[in-house]
Amino acid sequence: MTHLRTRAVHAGQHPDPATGAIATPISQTTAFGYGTLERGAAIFAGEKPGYRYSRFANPTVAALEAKMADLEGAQAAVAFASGTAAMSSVLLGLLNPGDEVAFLGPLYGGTEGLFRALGERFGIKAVDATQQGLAASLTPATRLVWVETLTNPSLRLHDLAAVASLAKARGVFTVADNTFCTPCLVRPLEHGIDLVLHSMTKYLGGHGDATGGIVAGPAGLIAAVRKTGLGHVGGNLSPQEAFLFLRGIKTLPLRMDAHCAGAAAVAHFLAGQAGVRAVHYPGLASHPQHALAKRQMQGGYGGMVAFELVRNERSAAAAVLNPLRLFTQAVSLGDVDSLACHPASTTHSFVSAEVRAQNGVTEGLIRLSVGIEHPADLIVDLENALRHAG
Ligand code: 3LM
Repeated sequence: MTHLRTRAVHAGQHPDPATGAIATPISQTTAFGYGTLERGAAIFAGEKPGYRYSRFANPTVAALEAKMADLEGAQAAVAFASGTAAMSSVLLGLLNPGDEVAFLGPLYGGTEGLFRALGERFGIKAVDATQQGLAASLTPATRLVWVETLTNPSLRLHDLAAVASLAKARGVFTVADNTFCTPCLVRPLEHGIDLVLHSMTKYLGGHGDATGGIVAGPAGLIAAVRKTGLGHVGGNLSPQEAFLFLRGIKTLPLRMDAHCAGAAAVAHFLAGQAGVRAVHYPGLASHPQHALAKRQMQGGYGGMVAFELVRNERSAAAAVLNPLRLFTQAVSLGDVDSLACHPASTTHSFVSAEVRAQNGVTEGLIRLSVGIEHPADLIVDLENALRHAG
């Protein structure tokens, strides 16, 4: 099973030995009978394998963890109830008071918010390394480096191999949030990154109907994140949601092809429009990191497009967004349905105006999550909206 498309269907899953059911059963149970006191004690002591309580592990969730570990080329994975639960479990599982996290932005607003909130309350310092560079930002206290494989919402890239080797030389762990790319386009561990993280809520689920997160990496680090995130914080994914993610991931490579083709068509269309000042899409030759994107991304440049209007005002963004019919105005991304949002007033409304300005999250910036509809119809929708806006 070498091709990702084959592994997306089969990895982690096999017909149920009891019934032959091909779809992995939803193990909707809280606890698992262990038979005898001796066997229960051995399972709890970690001396024998076996399920005991769904907060710690559950067969449906385990199938999803095995599938995602396979797709990311990791030894192990642990699933959570949201991407945010996955992120906070990494921080709480691996950091101590006095440690520093260096991040290369821009980041999802919620991630930066989490760093700052945890930092203020638990003595962990978040250092924005974007401007002065990673090498200058690492100190003896740095324990983690955090990047997004394609940044939210500005669609910038970081050279993952360079980040990983710099961090490794200083004994610092690296985490890559691969939500925007999925393992179809980028596999961070192949570039030397230690942990890869996803909001599964987005492309992995793909249908806008389930919330979840996952972290994959070496068994030792995953065990530490699992112990804190599930054992102490209790942010476990439900088996019902795990089932939806297992189902969604089977078609992930097919959907990503459609998302990438649609986004490329939309980006090219927008690049020729009079009311549009700039289009941010790594597949465009005009993208400042197009060469890096070509090298680092495989099979496409993703399904997200961001663009800036000539008139850099909230009212100008509203004039374009409000007439859209096929694009629904909503946050989130990666759904089969196309979505459009105004990051400054939604996804990035919680970060300071100063950070928004630094990261190009302007009032005239619009973010599109291009769905799997026919690109020609999406372009007509955008064309109408731009004409309407004048
Ligand atoms: C959004 N983003 O619309 P959950 N990492 C990345 C993300 O984009 C997100 C998370 C983690 C959006 C959600 S904003 C109110 C809605 C790169 C989420 C967090 O906890 O599963 O939402 O993942 O950009």
